[in-house]
Amino acid sequence: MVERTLTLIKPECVAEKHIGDVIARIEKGGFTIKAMKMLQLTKREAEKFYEVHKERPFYGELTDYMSSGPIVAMVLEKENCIADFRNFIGATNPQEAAEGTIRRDFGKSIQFNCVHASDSPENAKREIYFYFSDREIME
Ligand code: 3AN
Repeated sequence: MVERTLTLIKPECVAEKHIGDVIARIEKGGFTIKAMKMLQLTKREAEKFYEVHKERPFYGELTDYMSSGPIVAMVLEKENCIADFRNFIGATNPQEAAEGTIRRDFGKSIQFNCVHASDSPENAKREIYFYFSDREIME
């Protein structure tokens, strides 16, 4: 089934000038970019976006970080996109991510792990519409 997922290039990856590297990997990996924008979240927006992690001990740190600088948000499309993209980027902790994955090559730590990816169809839908409206997503 053709699916869509939401990915974010996180602040440290943008600051390190890896936007182009990450986009090149995504396109070469067979994912089609259907929408893209650069923005900076407010702390409140980051809290809303990550509200599923509200009870986790790293929630404050995570939302401080994610609102600390510009990010790039994209909608990606491919067959089995949600699971395939999570495999493609590698494990949450870059030190545990497989060779050749985006997180292994551009991530620094579990917090500074370069990219975000939706983890289920329900979350993908919610996350896509958190950043984009229908007219910003290409057919
Ligand atoms: P994933 O991004 O692989 O779905 P989750 O859902 O477990 O991983 O965590 C969401 C985000 O929270 C991660 N991308 C990471 O930036 C951050 N995070 C996860 N675990 C920790 C931790 N122990 N300390 C700091 N940040 C964390």
